[in-house]
Amino acid sequence: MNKETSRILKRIDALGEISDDKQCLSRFYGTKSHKKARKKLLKWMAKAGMQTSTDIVGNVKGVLKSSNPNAKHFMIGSHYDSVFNAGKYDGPLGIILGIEIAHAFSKQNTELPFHLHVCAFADEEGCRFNIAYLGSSLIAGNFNKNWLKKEDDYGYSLSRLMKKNKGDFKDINKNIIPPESWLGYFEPHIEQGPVLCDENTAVCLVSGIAAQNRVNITWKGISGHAGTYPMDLRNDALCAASEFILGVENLGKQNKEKLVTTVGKIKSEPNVSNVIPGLVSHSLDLRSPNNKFLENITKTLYYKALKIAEERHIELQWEIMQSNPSVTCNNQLKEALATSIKKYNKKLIEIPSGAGHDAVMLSNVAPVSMLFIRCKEGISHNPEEYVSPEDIETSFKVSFDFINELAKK
Ligand code: HGY
Ligand code: MN
Ligand code: MN
Ligand code: MN
Repeated sequence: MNKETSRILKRIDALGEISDDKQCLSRFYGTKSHKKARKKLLKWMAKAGMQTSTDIVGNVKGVLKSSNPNAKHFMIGSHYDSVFNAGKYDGPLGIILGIEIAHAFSKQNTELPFHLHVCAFADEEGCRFNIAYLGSSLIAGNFNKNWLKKEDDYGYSLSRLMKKNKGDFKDINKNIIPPESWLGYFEPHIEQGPVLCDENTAVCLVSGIAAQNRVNITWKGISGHAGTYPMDLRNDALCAASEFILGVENLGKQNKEKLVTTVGKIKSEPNVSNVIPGLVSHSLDLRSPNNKFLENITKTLYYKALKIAEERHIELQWEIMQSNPSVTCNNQLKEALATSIKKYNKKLIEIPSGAGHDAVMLSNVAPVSMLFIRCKEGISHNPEEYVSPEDIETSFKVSFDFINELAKK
């Protein structure tokens, strides 16, 4: 194993230890462990010879500047927040690979024809506020100021958390790298699916990323005594939500070749066994490679929810939190990456991503490319998530070669 790979593995483990939960890896946005991870990343980027900074959202940024001030910008990135009960590679692997690549360039004192950035995005999963790509949206100049007043499950507002960071809300989307100054964005990321295992190959190209809609839904019924209230007079918010959620699943199954539908988070109040639920809120996650189809499905489900609410005399709240169209990876970058893959990996395949990534947000300002890295049995968002040292070594060699070839152009 080369020294870069052993350092990458050590750092993956070190970051994997930084958690808010003693039983499992959980590092939501703005928590103690999130700040601790930020400090560690800043230190590693500085050690790699990069100029470091953080911004008002909490992104951690390092840059190896080119001597030409008008040089274009190229960024390698991924996220350092996690889901609950997470694996330790989802996000950190891409960041730590980027830091290792920068380290290699600064050690060999290479004069780069572009500014090489590495960015650790503060929140990609969106587990705390149900807003994905919070960190990368700032880099892309897409930070929605309405998000500032959003509260988490404990009444903490996003702005209250961000106030602790340097920077101000006024020009929040102003000082970004403008689209014309970008050479590109590159995100190495675990596949989080079984294809690379089935194909028995370590890495592959990513063709694009599915479109995604995230909706917050609330059903307002009437709480009542479970023992006394007649069945036909009830406005049971949980039964309304349940009828809707089964419909969501059915629609997904009927269109399974081009749609996935998920309700992952639900809250029922007052959540005690002898009271009819009066208030239920839940998430809705819809994805499809086809933008128009996704738009129609979202409308179909909205009308379905309205109908259920009407029939059950329940008040419905339907809030689209985010709508991200599908992304196509840039052909030139893909061709360059394919050349590097062929040097270190027998097979060359290309697959779409059903999972969202910060590349979705960066695609608003830059040509994007992604490298998928095999993870054991495609398991992810799970402590069993695992990448072999051999595949880490291959992903480092391919990624370094890719950037090196771009630098020679
Ligand atoms: O939801 C996703 O696709 C990603 O893991 N944030
Ligand atoms: Mn990820
Ligand atoms: Mn993830
Ligand atoms: Mn993701």
